[in-house]
Amino acid sequence: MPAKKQLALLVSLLAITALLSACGLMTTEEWTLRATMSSMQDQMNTMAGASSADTNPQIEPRSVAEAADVSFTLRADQDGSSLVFIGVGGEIDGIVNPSLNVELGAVVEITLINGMPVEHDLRIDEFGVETGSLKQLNEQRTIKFLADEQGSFSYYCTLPGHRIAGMQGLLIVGSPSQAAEAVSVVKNPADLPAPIGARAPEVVKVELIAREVTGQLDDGATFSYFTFNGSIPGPFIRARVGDTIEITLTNETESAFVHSVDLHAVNGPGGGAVYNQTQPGESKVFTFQALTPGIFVYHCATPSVAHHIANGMYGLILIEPEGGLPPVDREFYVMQGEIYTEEAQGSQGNLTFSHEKMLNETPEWFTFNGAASALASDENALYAKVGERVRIFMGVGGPNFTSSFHVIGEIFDTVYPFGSFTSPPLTDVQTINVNPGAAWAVEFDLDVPGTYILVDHALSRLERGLVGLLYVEGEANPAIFTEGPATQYPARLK
Ligand SMILES: [Cu+2]
Repeated sequence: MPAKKQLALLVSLLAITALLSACGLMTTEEWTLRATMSSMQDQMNTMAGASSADTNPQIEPRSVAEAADVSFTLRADQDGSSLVFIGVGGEIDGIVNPSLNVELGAVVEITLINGMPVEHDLRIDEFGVETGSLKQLNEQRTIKFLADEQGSFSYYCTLPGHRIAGMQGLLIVGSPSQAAEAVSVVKNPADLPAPIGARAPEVVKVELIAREVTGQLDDGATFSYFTFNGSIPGPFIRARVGDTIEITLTNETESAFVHSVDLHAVNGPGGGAVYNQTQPGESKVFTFQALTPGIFVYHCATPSVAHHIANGMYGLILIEPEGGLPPVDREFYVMQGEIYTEEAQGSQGNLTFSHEKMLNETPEWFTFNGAASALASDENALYAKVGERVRIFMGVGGPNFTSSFHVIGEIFDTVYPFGSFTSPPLTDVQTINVNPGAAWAVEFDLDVPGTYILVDHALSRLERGLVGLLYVEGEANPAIFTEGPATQYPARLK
């Protein structure tokens, strides 16, 4: 088939798949269709000279003869609009793509049962093991190997398109307590580029790196995050209307998952994600012209998209209007998200992502900038002075919860609803509601020194980690705010 025709067919298949996914009802036939689509994508990658993770590299088997120390059973099945592995029995029973935790040096046995009359398998590259193909419903096979290397390793289905459709999880070798301290993924809210203002349109080049990291979620608790450039949110991208923006997405070689990026500032299919589904160790580039000013969310758009967003793959891109935004003294970058773990909030150790809790929309943690109480720490709080005007770019990665964003003790003097700079701004607003996949900008003058608290006014979430602090230094202003009766200011009683 000529490449152009193949591309046209691929695009129409993508559209059909998106529609089917949106309906949430995918039959076995439709999965075959999706697999066909992915298979075509693989062929196109091959035509373009790209390698594909679905093409099995040479592996050195580490199968062993001894009796197993630990056994797991997984069923290949579908779950809503995703293809998945589901745990059978024991602690992983019913869990979608469960993390398989084993001791270093254990002999591990994994049995795969086919829950669909469609071909599946299971492979772990680093340990050189695979089940081989299971074609019949209820067919099963077992692999056994020595877990002689510490770390997190991906198990996945090698059938074309199945891994990207959701058939992958983690084998974690080593004690969870060993991982209870990890790097910070928190983006400092003052870390954003300076305003652009009045320059002419130009070409802006942006480097995004998909990086999977074990990061600090809370005291004594770590989590396997997905990030852009190692932080949550990812880098604040700043350009102006009319700019031509070249986005390079590199997925680190160490990654276990495919990643991509959909920018809401783009006019074009998938917000760019049709061009940048990126395998570990690869880079993809696409270019768009910024036609519309606004403050926009970007996020990973690889299935299960909600999983990749929940694990931290989101950020903001600001397209300044002609001439720029009104000047302010300080700008801040804040995004809200949810963390879904198997373990209850407050648990210690390296926690496991829960696909089921994500589907049920029952998060254990809520976060500003990626971790519990992240913006309440001295290092990552917001700092300003009396007399200054500040602007907060507030976005929601989510994936599911709308934020009733409020700063306790302040009123937003100017609000750009839904992130629009071309609609008339609102004035004098107490609380804004920022929905998932949206960002707003708010501005306010600081009149009185002290500590102001950033919250979602759905305040139960504060107790699940959703809090930030704005420290304001300066002279007291008792005419505006003071303890005691009004009579100490007789001038005002006239
Ligand atoms: Cu991703």
